[in-house]
Amino acid sequence: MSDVSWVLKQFRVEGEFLNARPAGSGHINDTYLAQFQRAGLNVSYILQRINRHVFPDPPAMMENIVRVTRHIRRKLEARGVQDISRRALRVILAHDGSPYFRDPEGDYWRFYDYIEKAGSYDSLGSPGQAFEAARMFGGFLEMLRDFPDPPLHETIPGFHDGQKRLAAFQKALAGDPYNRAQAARPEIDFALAHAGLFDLLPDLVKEGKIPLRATHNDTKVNNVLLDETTGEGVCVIDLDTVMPGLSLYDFGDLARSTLSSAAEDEADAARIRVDMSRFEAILKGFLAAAGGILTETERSCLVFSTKMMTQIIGVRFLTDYLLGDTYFKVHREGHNLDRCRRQFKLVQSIMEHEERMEDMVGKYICIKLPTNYTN
Ligand code: ADP
Ligand code: GN1
Ligand code: MG
Repeated sequence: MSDVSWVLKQFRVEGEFLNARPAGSGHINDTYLAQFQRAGLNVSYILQRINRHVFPDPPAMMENIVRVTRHIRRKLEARGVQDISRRALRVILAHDGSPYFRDPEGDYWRFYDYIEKAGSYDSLGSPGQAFEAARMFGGFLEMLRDFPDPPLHETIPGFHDGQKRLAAFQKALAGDPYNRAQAARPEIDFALAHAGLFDLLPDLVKEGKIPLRATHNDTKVNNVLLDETTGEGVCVIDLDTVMPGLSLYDFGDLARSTLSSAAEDEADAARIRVDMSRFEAILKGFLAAAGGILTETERSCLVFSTKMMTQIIGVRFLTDYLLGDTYFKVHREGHNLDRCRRQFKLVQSIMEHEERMEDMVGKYICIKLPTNYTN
């Protein structure tokens, strides 16, 4: 891998380089926090090496990100939002004007302003934080409602296509190259038994009942920054998968990652269960920002999408476990299997709470919620 301090010199940044260290807990890219000194002040940036095994076309992905961040910036300006430099990611260009740098080994790197005094959380401490995270992702969706043509590039084809994910799982299972299927029998059975969850949304799209939108597609809770002091939502990050998708992918993944107080790979399975006060907070936050743009069918599938997205991500963890952990970063043996178990445990808990969750949706979609946005 190219030397990080050398890579940093390839971008249009002024000041003297001080240091760089790994940052964040994302499963995909390599992220570094880099510090420079400029006019006697320390200024921070985020440098990322894009995972080229996951993203086949980084230039297309960066084109999406530049378009989306500019669109959001313009919306915020039009709405008179203060503090825009913290509320919209800013891509720093390389010397040749590209929004990325390709090193001699073929790796792609990108550079962002660092958003100060805000943090991301792998799991949330309170329903109040869940509300803020949901308000931010709902706001992101709402701001992209009129995203102009041409459509965004599909950075990972079939990313949330459950049938495709299931086929990949079945292929991994048939090959079982690491002899791991034996250790994952109950999870394999669960994946097969709930395969039907992947039929509904594609059918509704085909019938024209659910629109394709510009969506985030990776609304895991650690992809939003919350203010360190006030807890207020500051900025949605990790825009690698912004592309045409469904609002329900965004709601479902967000709910999956916030419904339980436990982390995605929590050791104690007993802690994985739906917390209704969190579901209420997620619903309120999401609908406050995006409720006005959702169609009736979209609103009627919010609970379903939570179950379906939890299932699909469980299947992806299981597939990666069977294939020897080549996609998601792992930090211990069996990590992907643990992650899969936790997702399937959550699917079970969602099924047990489904009726109450639906009742809660019914309660909120009848109420006209206030929105923070006027434009
Ligand atoms: P991955 O695709 O690997 O998940 P992310 O883009 O989500 O990578 O970045 C990983 C982590 O780095 C985030 O969870 C966040 O903590 C931090 N991070 C990324 N971009 C910024 C930024 N512009 N300002 C502050 N922190 C950031
Ligand atoms: C990955 O990049 P990160 O860590 O935010 C993954 C998501 C999964 C998530 C599970 C591009 O998200 O789809 O839901 O891990 N991103 C990609 O934690 O595959
Ligand atoms: Mg991330």
